[in-house]
Amino acid sequence: MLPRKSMTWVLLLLLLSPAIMNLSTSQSDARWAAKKRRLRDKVHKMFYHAYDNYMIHAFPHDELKPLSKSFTDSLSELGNLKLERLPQDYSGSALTLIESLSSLVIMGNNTEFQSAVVWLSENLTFNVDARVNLFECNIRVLGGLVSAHLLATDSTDRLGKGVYKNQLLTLAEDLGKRFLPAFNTPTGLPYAWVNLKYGVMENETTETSTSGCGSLILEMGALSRLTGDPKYESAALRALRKLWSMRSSLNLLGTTLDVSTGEWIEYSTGIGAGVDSFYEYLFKAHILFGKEEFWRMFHSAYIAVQKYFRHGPWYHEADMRTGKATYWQLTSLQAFWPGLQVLVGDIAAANSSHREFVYVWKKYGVLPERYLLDHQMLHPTEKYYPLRPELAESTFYLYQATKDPWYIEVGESIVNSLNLYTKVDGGFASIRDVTTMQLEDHQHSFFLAETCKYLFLLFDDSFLVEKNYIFTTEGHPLPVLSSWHDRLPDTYIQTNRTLLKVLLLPKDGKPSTTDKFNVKASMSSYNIEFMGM
Ligand code: DMJ
Repeated sequence: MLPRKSMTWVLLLLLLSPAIMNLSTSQSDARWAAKKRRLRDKVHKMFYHAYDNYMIHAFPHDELKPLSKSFTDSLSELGNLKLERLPQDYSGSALTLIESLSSLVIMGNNTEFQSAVVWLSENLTFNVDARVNLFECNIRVLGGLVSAHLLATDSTDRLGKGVYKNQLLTLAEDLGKRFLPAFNTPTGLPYAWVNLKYGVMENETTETSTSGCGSLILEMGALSRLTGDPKYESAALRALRKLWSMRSSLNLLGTTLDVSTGEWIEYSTGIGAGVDSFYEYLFKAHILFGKEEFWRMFHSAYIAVQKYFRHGPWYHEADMRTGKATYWQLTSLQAFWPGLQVLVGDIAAANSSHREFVYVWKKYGVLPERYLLDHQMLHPTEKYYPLRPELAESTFYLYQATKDPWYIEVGESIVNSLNLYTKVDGGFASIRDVTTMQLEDHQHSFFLAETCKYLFLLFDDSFLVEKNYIFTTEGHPLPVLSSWHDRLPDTYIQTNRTLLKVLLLPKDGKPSTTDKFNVKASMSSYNIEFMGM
């Protein structure tokens, strides 16, 4: 038995401890809030260092060369590794400015957004002799324009009165029309390459990738909804359906294929280069347009990925016909996958695979393009890091879902590495070799469209409060609108606090429209294992 005096102290302590706990919780909350603000400001500076240098040294060309403080008209080079058939007189389409539009809005710079919109309205033309990669041009240019149009016309009145008369949509429609000749194939699968002025060139290659023809539906679908002209969405949908019909009996798709014959060329496949955004678009198209068809495709595809590619937290490649492992490699592009898993509601799997990417990031200081899982070492040639966003993207999604401060720390180390290794006087440079940190003279436009944007949103998500957006694979936000959606009621009110749409099945096995779009729905009342992980 405790003496009386001690009893009094114990009682007093018991009475005061909730107050003490509250005090220390609120002190630590305040510390985290201050840390997030500091990091947000750092990312803000990074974005403007990249943006201002582009505007000074490269605009209106496509991308900045930060070491030589010059430019490259790279739209025609994207995806064109051999740099064949480059046009003679193409002088750029202000690619990095287009890619920066939605980031400017998210960072609250309506003045610069307005100047950019005005400049593009008056100067941009797609009537240029440039053979471009359909996928790249779609996600970067069409996506950038369509998203910016939606931001310019939402209820926020970001632009001065009378400034905006749908100029970006007019440009987007013009570009969409120039895409259409690419779909003119016996299968409806689009050519990988199209000349913006002349259409598909003679003797054009018929080889393309799964992501090349399966990641068009968000941008082209949005264009159709905005213009009221169904042809863009129909072309992308036809291609997607055809692609899906080519899956193996294991529900796997290969990496490359022939658009005239509809035959696979490369059977080895995974969730990285050549396939990645195909999975992303099945799921995001379901969120944006509410079609069950997309959900059914995604559901089967997701189960197949988890079954045939997943090995613990890692994902290897496998033969689409047999499911047998082919390459045991981690690629930098795969790091988007945990972010997609968060949207699906598979947080545990997202977290464990994200941790492995963080491990490799920390091992080298940045994420190398390819890492050999079986030897735990770098790929002999693909040692580069071109400022890719995927790890920042997944970190942002995981923080949104869990609010675990560990993800803020991951974001902080990404920010520190980018500043330490890639920041130069003239912008941010890609890394050619992560073992030497030797730089390359290229600042990719996705650094502004995605890397900086996801890092900014990780530390400051105020743009997303009371909104519902999905992000395209290039990080351009598209609002989820009841008028575009097969299932949302017209009276749908945008009240969610974040963009996350946790897609879970209640334990009775039937999805519910309301809960599906409510991230606040209690996770515990759902069966998050329904995907068979
Ligand atoms: C971006 O253009 C997009 O994220 C695309 O889906 C994959 N590659 C780059 C970034 O790494």
